[in-house]
Amino acid sequence: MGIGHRVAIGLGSNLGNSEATLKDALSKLDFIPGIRVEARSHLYQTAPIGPPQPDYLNACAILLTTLDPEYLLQTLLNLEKQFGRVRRERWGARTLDIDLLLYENWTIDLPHLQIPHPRMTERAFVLVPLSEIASDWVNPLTGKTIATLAQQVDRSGVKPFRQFFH
Ligand code: GSY
Repeated sequence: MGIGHRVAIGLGSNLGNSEATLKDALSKLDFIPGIRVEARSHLYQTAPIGPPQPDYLNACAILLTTLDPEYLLQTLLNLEKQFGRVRRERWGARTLDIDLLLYENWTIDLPHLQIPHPRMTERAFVLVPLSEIASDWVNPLTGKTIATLAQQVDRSGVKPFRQFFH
């Protein structure tokens, strides 16, 4: 694969063996033609946003990809399905959720695809892991770096899961 576009994704799981699911999802992503996992954050145990449900494990990754945003989105949704994700409740528990957060400094506003992810700037479970691997990346909607956004968010519900995640 030649040099691709730089993309940030967030991964979350709160059903089944979430640690195995997130690690497995990242290695499967790296095997998909046109996608390379450039960096991955540590894992964090995070209090759920939404209806009462178990804590999540969350992580973020930087990808290099030759896939355009639409095709990448479909590929990520297919990977979620491979892990048995059933969309029951909108904000409910799930085996694997993958969010497309940033695609270079592009902004996309389609009904099914918004980049940057519209809720990423208020979610500590995204900003804390993402700031480990993409602190200087500027969110084109706010003009602020991920490091700045991560400093401004309430991170009380976000705890390191294990010292090392590799
Ligand atoms: O959009 C991601 C799914 N999700 C999460 C999550 O990944 N982590 C936490 N802590 N709460 C969440 N609520 C939803 S929905």
